[in-house]
Amino acid sequence: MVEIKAEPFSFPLKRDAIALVVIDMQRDFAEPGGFGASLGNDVSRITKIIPDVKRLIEGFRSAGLPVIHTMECHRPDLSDLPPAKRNRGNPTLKIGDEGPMGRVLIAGEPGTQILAELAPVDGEIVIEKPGKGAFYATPLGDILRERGIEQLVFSGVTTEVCVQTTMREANDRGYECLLAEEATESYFPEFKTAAISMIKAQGAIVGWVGSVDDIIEGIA
Ligand code: TIU
Repeated sequence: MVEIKAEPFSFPLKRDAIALVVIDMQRDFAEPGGFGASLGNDVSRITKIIPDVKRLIEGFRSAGLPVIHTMECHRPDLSDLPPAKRNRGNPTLKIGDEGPMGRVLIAGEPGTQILAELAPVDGEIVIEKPGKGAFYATPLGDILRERGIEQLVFSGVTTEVCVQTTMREANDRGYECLLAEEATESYFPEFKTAAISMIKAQGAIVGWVGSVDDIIEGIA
């Protein structure tokens, strides 16, 4: 069996049952004028990881393994947007408002699209998700079950919000989870560090953490 070098110990790869999940690499989180920026964040932290996420996606594509993309977005009538989400904080643009890239985090709008460099190719799965976790109110669980997936590699943004939430959901559903360290980022460096520490603590209580290079080498 191939083991991928990881923390807190090697990840026991099941090569025929692993998929990559790329969380929310959307213009709204990475470009000025989008939702991330409206919350007061420095979005340049997100664009810096694009080359590492791209390398990881290409590694999965060359290995012939599934790549799943998620997009955080809501229906135009906001029927899947609870007030607890729309009204939190004090952003200059709320979800559903008209902004420079169309309506913020609404399905089909320009700002909601995945960054061009990381765009899905034909045959890849795209999950539109209204929550932070990619399993909540989506077909993701059924899709993974149909394909016999048992292990998930995670990348994308933000580490402590949608990535960590989805990893925890996946862990509770029985998936072995491996986070690609350079292919995830937070608007807050200290939150990325803390999220990684809590994920791998207590003998990988939520999952493993590994480098993009070691993951690509392992699946190749
Ligand atoms: N995708 C995701 O993480 N959504 C967020 O709103 N993240 C923030 O850090 N705000």
